[in-house]
Amino acid sequence: RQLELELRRALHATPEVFEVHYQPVIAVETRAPTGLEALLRWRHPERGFIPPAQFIPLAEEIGLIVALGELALRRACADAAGWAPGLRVAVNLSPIQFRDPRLVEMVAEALADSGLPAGRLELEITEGVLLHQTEATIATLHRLKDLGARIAMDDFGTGYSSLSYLRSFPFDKIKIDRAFVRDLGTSPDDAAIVSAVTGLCERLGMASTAEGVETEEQFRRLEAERCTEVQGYLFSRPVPSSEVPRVLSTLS
Ligand code: G
Ligand code: G
Ligand code: MN
Ligand code: NA
Repeated sequence: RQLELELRRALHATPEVFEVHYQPVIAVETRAPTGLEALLRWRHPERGFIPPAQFIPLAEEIGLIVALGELALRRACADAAGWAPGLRVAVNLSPIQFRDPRLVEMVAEALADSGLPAGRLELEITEGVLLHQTEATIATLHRLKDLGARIAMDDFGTGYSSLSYLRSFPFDKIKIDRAFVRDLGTSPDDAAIVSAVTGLCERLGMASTAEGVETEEQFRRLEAERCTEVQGYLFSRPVPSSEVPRVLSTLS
């Protein structure tokens, strides 16, 4: 595959073509940003911008996600170290990265090298990490949490996610997939699901973040359900690192 070759070459020769963009995460109560999620993009010299949905699965397949994930995490920590001290950065981790015995060390190094306090790093994992739940995976999650990082369960409610995952590890946050937010105003079923998840988070002492919030009406419904944070085009699209200060100034 051509794209595979180009991915290998880019990661070795021109890693700067992988850009980390940032989408603000907004506290529902204050409407102020609490942090930003780091989202990788590949700026391809001929094909233009390639979205992560196209190259992350490929990187996972061919064993490059460990290096690519390290690049994203290091950039995100370095960028976040320059933001206001109250702001967190959320970084997505692939299930494949959990098979790397050096994962915890790598995260500790990225924190130390950037000077970012661990409490300002949030690691987003998907149910794929817990699908073949082993003691080693749970131990790794505990070691990441012991570093001081926060752990969020991403894309909750999609794929194979199961309530039993919430018993296997004390997550700090659940992210409600945008599929449940889109029709919040018109689908009583989606509204019931969102209400159940935010209620569960509240009772289990976890934060809840709704993704894909595009309208005031969706925001008001999430507020009524005591969802704690939101992300979405209503507040901001993901933006390049250089635009973060400007976007933050329009939000606070
Ligand atoms: O930015 P966009 O909405 O197209 O992102 C699509 C998906 O790609 C996100 O849901 C996210 O889970 C994934 N993604 C983005 N950046 C990273 C990354 O650095 N590492 C991993 N593993 N996944 C990422
Ligand atoms: O994979 P993950 O869910 O972490 O990434 C979120 C993805 O959703 C990003 O690719 C981002 O560009 C996209 N996204 C963020 N906000 C919105 C939104 O309000 N509406 C839609 N349709 N997509 C969004
Ligand atoms: Mn995410
Ligand atoms: Na998500």
